[in-house]
Amino acid sequence: MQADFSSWAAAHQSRFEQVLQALLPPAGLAPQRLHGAMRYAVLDGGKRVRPLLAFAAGELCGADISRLNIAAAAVELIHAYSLVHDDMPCMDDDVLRRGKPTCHVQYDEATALLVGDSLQTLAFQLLAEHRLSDDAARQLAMVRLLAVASGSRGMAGGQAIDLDSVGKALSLPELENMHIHKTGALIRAAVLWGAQCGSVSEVHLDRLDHFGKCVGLAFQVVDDVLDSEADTATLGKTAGKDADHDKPTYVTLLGVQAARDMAKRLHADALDSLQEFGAGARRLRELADFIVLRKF
Ligand code: GRG
Repeated sequence: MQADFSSWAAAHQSRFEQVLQALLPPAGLAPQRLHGAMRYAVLDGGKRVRPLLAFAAGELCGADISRLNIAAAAVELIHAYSLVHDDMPCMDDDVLRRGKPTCHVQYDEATALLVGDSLQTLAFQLLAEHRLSDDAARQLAMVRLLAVASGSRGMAGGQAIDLDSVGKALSLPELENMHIHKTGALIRAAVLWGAQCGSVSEVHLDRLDHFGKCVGLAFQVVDDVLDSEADTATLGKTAGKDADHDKPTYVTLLGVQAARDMAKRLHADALDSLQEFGAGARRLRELADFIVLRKF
């Protein structure tokens, strides 16, 4: 009998923690302060949604777990770097992340900057050191996908639009464009990466791409709702920041109920794109449920 979703997720999360422990430079290795701060930013925290999506897509496509570990680690390192930089005074200026002081508060700003830089380059180092696909051209395409998803045409570009939109009234398509890049691109890449570590047809990859796009956007819509409704202790990060910073969100644009309805529509669309996969896509369906129904 298959494990229920929470046992499946908990098993992956705890195994993945060991993987990250081993892949990050040891805290005792010079420069110790930087390596300690990198470990502080990555280990022991976070929902690990992106790695779980990669594991679930990989299981669907018969991928080897050792390859998935590397793919999931690379995505999580990029995500952790983005959180460290996003929390800095020059960006969102936050003091709490994953229930503990942000990296620049615990260490200092210069160290936090270097932590982000080093986590990003470590992600790409892993891709140069480990084989994720038997097909060299596919491996190169996967490296390119991560670079695009995290760079100026993806997450960093979305962050630039976000910083520029403070105090402005964005239209729904403009807001969607910002979040498809800022939050959606990396989530989408996590799904595609998991699948590409295994064996997948172009048609199925296209369906999974659509799934990743829907859950990526749904993740952000739910994030906006939680920011407006949940408390700081539950979120492990400062609640109500969007309103305080006068940021356009799905909640300010549509109201809470319409934002929730939008998340439901994206959820249904995501599930629809998995129809032809049958029982093998169970974990992806459960992750879509988790992303939309989560409380933190
Ligand atoms: C600094 C280049 C650069 C980019 C930052 C992702 C991002 C762009 C900023 C994070 C700020 C933020 C709160 C975005 C909203 C959605 C989001 C990515 C939330 C955090 O992700 P979770 O909830 O975090 O998966 P955990 O801690 O669970 O990993």
